Amino acid sequence: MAYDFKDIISKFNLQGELVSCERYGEGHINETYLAVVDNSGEKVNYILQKINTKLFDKPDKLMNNIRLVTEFNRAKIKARGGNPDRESLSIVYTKEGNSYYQLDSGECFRVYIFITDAIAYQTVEKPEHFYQSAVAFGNFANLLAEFDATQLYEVLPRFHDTAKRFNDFTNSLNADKFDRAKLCQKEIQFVLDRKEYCSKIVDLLKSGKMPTKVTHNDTKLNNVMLDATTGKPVAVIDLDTIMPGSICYDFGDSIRFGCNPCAEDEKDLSKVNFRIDLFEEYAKGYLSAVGDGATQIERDNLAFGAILMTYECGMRFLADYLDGDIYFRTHREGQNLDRARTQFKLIEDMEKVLDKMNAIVKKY
Ligand code: ADP
Ligand code: GN1
Ligand code: MG
Repeated sequence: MAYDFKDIISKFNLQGELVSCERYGEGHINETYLAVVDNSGEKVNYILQKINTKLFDKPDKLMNNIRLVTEFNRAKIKARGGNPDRESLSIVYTKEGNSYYQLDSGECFRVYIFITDAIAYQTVEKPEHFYQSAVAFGNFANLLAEFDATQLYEVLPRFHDTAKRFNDFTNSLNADKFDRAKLCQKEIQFVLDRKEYCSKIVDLLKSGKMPTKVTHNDTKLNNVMLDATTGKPVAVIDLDTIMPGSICYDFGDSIRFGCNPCAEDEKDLSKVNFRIDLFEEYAKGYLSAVGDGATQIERDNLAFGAILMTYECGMRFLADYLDGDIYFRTHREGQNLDRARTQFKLIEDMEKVLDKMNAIVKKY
């Protein structure tokens, strides 16, 4: 689908004319573009995103969450003398003051200030980067602890309810719409064999034994921007899934993505290994930043959270493969199955060293 980007950009409250607009980044959910605007000879970058309204069917509520969180963060950053345009995700509003623009055909677009001189890494290139991403997410958790959670709309209810995800998975398996189950029997069995993982954290949250907190819920490395020169944290981005959850989810999702030395869809599984040295870097960074913000029961479950988030994500990739690749963006045949396989390989590795992972958490 081709859009009239010039017209779309002209609806937003920014100076200058659009000169180019190209697909950008590697997110699986929204359609992201780098929009370059010429402002009296000066080229200024913006992020333009087509919101995935198939998933986020109440874009007004979604954008209201992002407005609340980013305005809260921007005020905090300003108060401590920082640069809010760089250290927070920042919405560019439309000329009418809205947080997104809707075409007559229904598609919704939003614009963010481009965070300059910063990188969202796809894999950990230096352990120091992973450490810094942990500091970024730990600080973000601390900031959000002071945020009034009752203002937030639960955009994707039961997002990390693994028991519900398991149920969704079995529905996809039973439907087997594309007759693909026969191509992934081993992977299906892998999921079924680990059903007992599903309810552990959900039950702790339900019983109140583990505190429910405002969490990011999608803490992969490419959702944090690190300074291109110093590698220090700049900003946490991709705020679509800010909702009540557990810090074990946020910690675990970072480990899932970052402790794998290769891409999430690597075909050669001999290259996919759980890097416990990187786990230690992350645990050190996260626990130093989150400080008193983690209770004992949370600390006791951080390492398990890594297995759980990897299991959940692998199960979602596999379900999407069975469903015909309708949720996660794919660029080639079998990509969701490859993604599921890397997750299951990581789980096998983590299951062998869970005691060591727990000991590392204790150490920090
Ligand atoms: P998705 O929800 O599809 O994952 P993201 O919001 O994470 O979309 O954006 C995709 C990618 O675009 C990010 O990984 C990052 O590389 C880049 N990106 C997003 N927002 C910004 C921003 N404000 N400044 C610079 N780069 C950004
Ligand atoms: C999606 O939007 P993105 O690419 O940052 C997904 C996450 C998955 C991740 C797997 C809203 O994240 O839940 O863990 O892909 N986001 C949503 O890479 O479903
Ligand atoms: Mg993203």
